[in-house]
Amino acid sequence: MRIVVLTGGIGGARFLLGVRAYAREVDAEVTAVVNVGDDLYLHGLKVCPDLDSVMYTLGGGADPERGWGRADESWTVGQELAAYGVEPSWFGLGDRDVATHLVRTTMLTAGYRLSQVTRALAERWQPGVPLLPATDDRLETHAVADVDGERKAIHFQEWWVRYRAQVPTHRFVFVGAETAKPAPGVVEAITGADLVLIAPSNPVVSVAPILAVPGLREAVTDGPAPVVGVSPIIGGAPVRGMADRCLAVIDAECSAAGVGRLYGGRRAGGLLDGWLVDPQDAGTVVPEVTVRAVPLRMTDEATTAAMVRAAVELT
Ligand code: GDP
Ligand code: FO1
Ligand code: CA
Repeated sequence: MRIVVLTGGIGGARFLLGVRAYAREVDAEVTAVVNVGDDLYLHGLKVCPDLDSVMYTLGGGADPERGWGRADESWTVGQELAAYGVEPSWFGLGDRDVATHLVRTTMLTAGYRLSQVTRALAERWQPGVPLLPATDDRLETHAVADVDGERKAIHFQEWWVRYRAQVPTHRFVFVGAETAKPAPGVVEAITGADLVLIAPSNPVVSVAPILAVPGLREAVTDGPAPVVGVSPIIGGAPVRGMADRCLAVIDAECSAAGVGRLYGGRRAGGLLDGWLVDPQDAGTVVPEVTVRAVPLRMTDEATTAAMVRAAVELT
């Protein structure tokens, strides 16, 4: 069985631990298609938060509490940058993490594509799952928000990390999406899959930017594989993070049903054949979608692998 997972950072990374465990049990092949909308250049370095969250988590090098960045991290480079007074100072760059960005930036500058660079970085981390950026092209999520009395588009990281999503926000724009091309292997993985899973990632700023790459949504909806999504919302609230604020921006309800409706039933022009919700949300109805309740808190790999088994059995 070939499984493709559409994923963002922390929630998707934890989910992939369970997918990888399940795949080892049944001898399945897994490919992760990862969001790049969060990526940014900072102090001349290319930072890819979602790719790195997935790579470090699957490679055993992630900080378990923060969820992003490296375990056993120190912050000297960031402190030295702050001492020079250079901005932005609101984005934490760990010393160990900086090495990843240096390698990535050097390779990109030398002309390698992001997908090639990601493969090279993964040689160290051995995530056990090929990590494919959704696109090699520059695609950045921006938020159109009112900041200091002025309406402007700011980078997603500035909206999320600097303003903690606490500024009046009108919409998100996936800058560069129209002309972006799927990274090599992404369409082939999706159309060759036996199952497409949508990780319990942020639907608005992790999954939507992946599907905004021309051709990717069609590959999923017109492909042969059933599509099963996992709700990131339990009991009307995100398990962590600020997905509630992101959903509010696009006028979607922050509930398992609301996110299910946002993705929509495949038979009704949307994405999903199946939708997993937590038992707390049992009774959730999404038109034209098979909904099943299973425990969705990813407390350990075995529980997460059980979620994946439930997704497989739903199809
Ligand atoms: P990010 O890119 O780092 O923000 O991470 P993702 O977009 O991949 O995932 C963020 C989402 O993961 C949040 O909306 C959380 O609600 C969700 N999440 C985190 N932990 C869990 C969990 O244990 N169970 C479920 N169902 N969702 C979770
Ligand atoms: N998140 C924060 O809340 N504060 C930070 O200073 C921060 C730094 C950071 C550095 C590298 C990296 O890969 C991720 C980092 N994140 C930080 C996480 C982050 O960018 C967001 O959680 C995600 O992009 C949201 O999906
Ligand atoms: Ca993200």
